[in-house]
Amino acid sequence: MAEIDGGQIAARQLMALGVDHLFGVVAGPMIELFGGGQAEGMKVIGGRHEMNAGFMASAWGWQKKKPGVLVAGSGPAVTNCLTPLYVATESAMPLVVLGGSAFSATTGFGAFQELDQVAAAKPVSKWTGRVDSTERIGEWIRLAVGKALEGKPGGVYLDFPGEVVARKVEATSIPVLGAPEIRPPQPDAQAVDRVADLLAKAERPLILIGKGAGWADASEPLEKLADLGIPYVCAPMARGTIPDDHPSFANGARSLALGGADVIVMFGGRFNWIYGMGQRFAPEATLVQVDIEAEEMTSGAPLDLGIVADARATAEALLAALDGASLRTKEGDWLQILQKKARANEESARAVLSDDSIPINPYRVVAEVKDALPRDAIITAEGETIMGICRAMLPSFVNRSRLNAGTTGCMGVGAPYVVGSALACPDRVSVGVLGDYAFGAAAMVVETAARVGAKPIFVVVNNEGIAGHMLQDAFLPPGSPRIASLLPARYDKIAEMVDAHAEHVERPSEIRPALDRALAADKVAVVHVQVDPKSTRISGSNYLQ
Ligand SMILES: Cc1ncc(C[n+]2csc(CCOP(=O)(O)OP(=O)(O)O)c2C)c(N)n1
Ligand SMILES: [Mg+2]
Repeated sequence: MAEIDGGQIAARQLMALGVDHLFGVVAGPMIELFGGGQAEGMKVIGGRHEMNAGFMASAWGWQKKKPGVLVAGSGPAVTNCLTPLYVATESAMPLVVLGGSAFSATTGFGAFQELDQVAAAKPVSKWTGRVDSTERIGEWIRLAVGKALEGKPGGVYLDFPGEVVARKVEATSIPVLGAPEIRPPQPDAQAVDRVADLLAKAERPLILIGKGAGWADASEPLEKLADLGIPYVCAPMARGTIPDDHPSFANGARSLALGGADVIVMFGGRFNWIYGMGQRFAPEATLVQVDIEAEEMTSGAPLDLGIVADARATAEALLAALDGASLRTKEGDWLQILQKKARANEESARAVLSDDSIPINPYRVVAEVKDALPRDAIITAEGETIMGICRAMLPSFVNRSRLNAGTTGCMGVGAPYVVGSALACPDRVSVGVLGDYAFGAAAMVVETAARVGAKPIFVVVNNEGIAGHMLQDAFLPPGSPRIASLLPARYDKIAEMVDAHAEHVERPSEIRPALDRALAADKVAVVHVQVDPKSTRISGSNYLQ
């Protein structure tokens, strides 16, 4: 009689569902789960903090269209998972957290690391559950994976009371469950015809692309809609769903596009703060939303029509419905007006992009990164000043290749996202353009990446603080000790600690050679670029507006 423990049951079930990576911090009562993962051939990534491991898992899941799985011990290990759960749920990224908890027999009597973890996880999770026996671990895991992945993806929490993981049971009595084939919801044909008619008659149509469209792999039909001459604006993490160099790309004239359009069709996105809660549009504009979630349709936006369906299926149906139609917008100059505005904005930034000043202008760093990267690079941008500059200046060309602080604007996600993406796509460049605070919030991932053989590149844009010196100088008492501005620390030295590739750059002419060496290094690289701490963005809103 062969026996297996709960850890192996979990690992077998995850592998059967296509999840072959496990992220976490080794701790009781979940040690058998890590061991089981290794025994079953999973790549198990031991992180340095549950938060880092959770963000790595989320990025891995985002790339693979599988849930990232984070395993944590009890009590504080699980409270450390709450931020990744919150970020995953709000940013609609699939994450399954498997958390160990106190042994049932002592719960309520002062058990070690006792906490009602299910209750703690509830407000930040799409779903929570608790495993009730070793025998049913597989069933619960399949349920949790489905909850994280299907519909709108999000973070889910599954609690493992201490006694269930280590217990051994007869292997043959435990079935390994498969995943059902699930067909995505198709759009209503009449609704599609109505939207096609609206788009055909619109003088100033606009498509909005949310990251749900990226998740649904809607690139191809959306690009064909854009080819018809309909301008589009991408949400920050949806960049690259259509290549940013498409002539209909209107992010460079975003305010004009949002405020001037007469028909707006949103694919896979929410009218949340990123779109001014849906209140930024012309009052007479007709607003259509395509989303997998019916609940999204009753947000604050004055929606005229909601279509509950898969973004790809709907874009395909719209294309078919528009086949041969002549678009009224082609008779006018709506697209040309937006293109002209975008070009003017670009022109006004030309000087800073080639600025030769020392200390370096952060725009110059982003311009050099843009030139150095391959088209299919997975780019993570994080910080305040630097994330805003990247959003304005750094293009993406490939679907689901752009990550940032996301819907929750959470600092500390970036460096782990770079590692998680590198693990998911080892043949592509995964690069982070990160503020010094942002990198510092999770910098120990450099050790994790080096240990597990991932090859991320971290470009740390060091302006010595949270928004450089701007917050300290403008909002805090004059002459007070530094709290928002930070020391001009040498972040490249973190690479040296694990024999990773380190670059320290202080002159504009050194940026490109340093990036090229980092790209060629074939190992973890930290490119530290010292920039002007007084430098601010030349235009545009910060990520909170
Ligand atoms: C978890 C979390 N804590 C705090 C903040 C507030 N916050 C916004 S941006 C930022 C840091 C920005 O500094 P840096 O990463 O150095 O980028 P910079 O703006 O200097 O380019 C902080 C702490 C946040 N968004 N998230
Ligand atoms: Mg900074």
